[in-house]
Amino acid sequence: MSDTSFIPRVFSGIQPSGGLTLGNYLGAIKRFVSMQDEDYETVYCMVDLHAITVWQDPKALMHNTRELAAGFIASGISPEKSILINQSQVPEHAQLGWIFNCVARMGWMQRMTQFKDKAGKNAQNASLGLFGYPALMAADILVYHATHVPVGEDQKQHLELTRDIATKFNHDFGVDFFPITEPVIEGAATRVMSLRDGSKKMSKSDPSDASRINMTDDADTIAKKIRKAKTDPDALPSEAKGLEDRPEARNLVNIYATLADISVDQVLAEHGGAQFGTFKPALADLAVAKLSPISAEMARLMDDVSEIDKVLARGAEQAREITAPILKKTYEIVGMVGS
Ligand code: AQP
Repeated sequence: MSDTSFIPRVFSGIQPSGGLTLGNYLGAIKRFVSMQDEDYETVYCMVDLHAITVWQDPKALMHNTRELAAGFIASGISPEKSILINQSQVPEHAQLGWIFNCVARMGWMQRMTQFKDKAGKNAQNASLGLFGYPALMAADILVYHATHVPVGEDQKQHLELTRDIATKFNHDFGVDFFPITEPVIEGAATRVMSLRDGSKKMSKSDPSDASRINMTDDADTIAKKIRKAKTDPDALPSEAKGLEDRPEARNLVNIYATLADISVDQVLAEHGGAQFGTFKPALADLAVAKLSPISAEMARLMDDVSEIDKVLARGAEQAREITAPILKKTYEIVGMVGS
């Protein structure tokens, strides 16, 4: 449990390493939006320093960062209710990241499955940043003393590492300074799968565009991708148990449930017994109805990026009111002269 003396504060981020996907929206952003109306201070971040752990074209990175900010705002994150930032404008993230590089152990980092997945067979050629990025992620969270972090299932291991780093820092220096953060991994869409392969996560960087729904896809493209989504030949079951060994069917039902804000049982009560020839058009209609207003608003916001830049600059100022004192105190605890 996190220490009750910490202000309930939410931090989470998304990498501008490509366009936003339906996986990011359902697994993370929808939850970000609902948490800003609960009893938390909320800080949401475009983690551009994480994105460059693999090569990013500089112009594309700028575009993707602003488009991601547009996606946050268009999805309902209000700059009046939440602090919206890009990571590189708040230097305390990287500064605390260095301290945590010196707290985290090599053995801990070597166990991170995402590094193994992303570095692939050629780990020797991966950037040092890709290997160390979970320590920076811990800093992103703890530089706000964040108590809760809403994420998709794939980030669970990184949040365990964040807790390990906070615990070790507190123990090494004999303090109770960093909170032990709670992950918030909830709902039917904590792991939205590829539309082409039910065993793989839907991902921005999947080489196949047909594997994902991008938040900027138009209605025809969304409908076409859902129509072509891989499925099995059976009809939908009438109970969730019947989806157990059917990853593609389960994925489409989970997407439907989360988009419609209903349970999987409710989806199956309505569509159990239907063939995919009937269910896919219903899902496509729902996806278009929910996503089109968001993509239209994203396009409008991207017409004049100066507004987005202003929101991010103001967010950075607000963020630094929280992060600067926490970094200063960290330096004092560690023993840095002049802090
Ligand atoms: N498929 C997904 N289902 C549910 N949640 C997901 N998230 C990402 N994909 C899914 C959640 O979105 C948040 C931001 O993730 P990220 O972009 O910072 O990193 P990622 O998890 O590595 O996402 P991608 O799309 O796979 O990016 P690339 O291709 O660049 O690696 C996180 O909360 C994540 O759980």
